[in-house]
Amino acid sequence: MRRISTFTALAVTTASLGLAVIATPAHAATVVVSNSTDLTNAIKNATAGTVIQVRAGTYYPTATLQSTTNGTSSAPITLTAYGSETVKIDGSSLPSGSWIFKLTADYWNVSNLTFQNSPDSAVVCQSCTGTNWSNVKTINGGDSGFTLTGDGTVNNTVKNLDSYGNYDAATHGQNADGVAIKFGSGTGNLVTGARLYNNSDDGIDLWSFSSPVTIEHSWSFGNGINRWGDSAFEGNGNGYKLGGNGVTVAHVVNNSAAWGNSGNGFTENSNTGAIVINRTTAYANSGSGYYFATSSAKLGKNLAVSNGGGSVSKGSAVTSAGNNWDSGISTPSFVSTDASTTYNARSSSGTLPSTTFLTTGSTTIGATMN
Ligand SMILES: [Ca+2]
Ligand SMILES: [Ca+2]
Repeated sequence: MRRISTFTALAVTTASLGLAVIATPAHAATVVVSNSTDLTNAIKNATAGTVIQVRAGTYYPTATLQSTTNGTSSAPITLTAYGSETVKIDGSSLPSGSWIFKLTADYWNVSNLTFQNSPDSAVVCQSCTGTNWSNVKTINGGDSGFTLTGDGTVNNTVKNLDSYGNYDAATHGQNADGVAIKFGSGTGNLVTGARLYNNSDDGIDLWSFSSPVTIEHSWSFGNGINRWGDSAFEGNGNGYKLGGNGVTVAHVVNNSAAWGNSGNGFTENSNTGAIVINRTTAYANSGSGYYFATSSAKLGKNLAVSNGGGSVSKGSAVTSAGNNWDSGISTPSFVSTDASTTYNARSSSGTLPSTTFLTTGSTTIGATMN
């Protein structure tokens, strides 16, 4: 006797009862994976509501992990480590020029994963809406660590990202930023709690992104320094590069710090918009602490100390109030100028490590370093 599948039997039963409902194979809502093939397929096959949990280990995919499938705001697609396990997704086995993970999709939540050793960019989210990235690391890749790009980049949150050691060797370090939000548009994008350091180009770069981006509670340091013995090194090394390519846009940076970068701490990079910079600290950058020559930036309650190019370079359209270079504003002392604790592990909840570095106790000026 011929066996029939459960699916066929259900369909026959449904049809015989005259019901309009067509039986469909059930998808498991939660998929637990423990090897690269299963990880690749889980990402490829995920639909709204799918939860992918990745078991501990280092994964070496041989092709870019990617999806164009949307979750929804009420049923996002989740990609995360299993429990509190440590998961590294390593690009060493990818073809040259590959990214590790590419989403062209909406409503994904990605958390507690490290993307390392990418041949090119580690993570790229293209024209994404409503994605949440939490406690992700993008490290030691061949171009920018974390990228949002494209028109329709809307309401994405990047929380507690570590992005460091990225370097584009073929182009002598001129491109690899910690975070690149470039070549696109869309409102509601937030970077918070980021630690962006020792990248060959900039800490964060908003080149040619024409809608306002908000950055807060972030650290950008040690970028643009030739750590790779590159005799033709071209890294720029701005802590916060807030424009480029002719855009006029009022990006916002609150309560963040830049130190030890080879370029400027915070800069417009030709953006003529009303950039808002509040309660930030620029310390010991090689360029200016704050470089805003052509914009109509609003600089308030910022603290600049020991920057090679001076505290501030500002054009006549800049509004400056309550900063330590403004008349009548004193410069509080730092509790510590030893940055070693800034490299420590994050808290169990993923927040920046506790530090007294560049803290002052002031309630009116400079970053609070948390
Ligand atoms: Ca550059
Ligand atoms: Ca850059």
